[in-house]
Amino acid sequence: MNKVAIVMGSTSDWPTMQNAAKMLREMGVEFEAKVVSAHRTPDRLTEFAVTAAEQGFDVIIAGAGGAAHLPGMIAAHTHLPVLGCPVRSSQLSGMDSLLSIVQMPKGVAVGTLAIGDAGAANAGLLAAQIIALHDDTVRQNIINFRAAQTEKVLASADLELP
Ligand code: RP5
Repeated sequence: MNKVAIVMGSTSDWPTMQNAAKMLREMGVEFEAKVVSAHRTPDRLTEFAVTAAEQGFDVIIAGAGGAAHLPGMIAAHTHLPVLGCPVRSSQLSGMDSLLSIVQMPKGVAVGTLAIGDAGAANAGLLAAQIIALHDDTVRQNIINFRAAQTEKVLASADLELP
């Protein structure tokens, strides 16, 4: 069974990161969610990231806000693909989170998504798309999801606006 890890810096990130969980559930991808803080629990971060592949994870989604070093530090410890989700912060609306995650040095990659709910949902979708390369059921779920989404937009595209 394929497994995605959703990790976040704090329980306060869950309202955002639950969007990734919801998308993975919809695509039929097994996942685990956990709180791992780069700054508050650095040893837990290292232990998780170093053992993630042997634990059976295929993809890691990491969300954090503010000085959002979690995705980059996880990527530093594993060869697994890491998708970074900038969580909206109270002080700088997530621009701090985005810039902390996106500006990785050459040689250690984090795939950075958009700030907030849409980015987290798309992290779930992208993780499912990676899993779908080797999983026919997930691939079909993604194709069906995309087709239904297109149908829904087309059905509302010709509304007579006042
Ligand atoms: C980061 O600090 C977390 O990812 C969270 O977005 C932010 C605030 O954390 P809390 O103070 O709400 O626990 O590490």
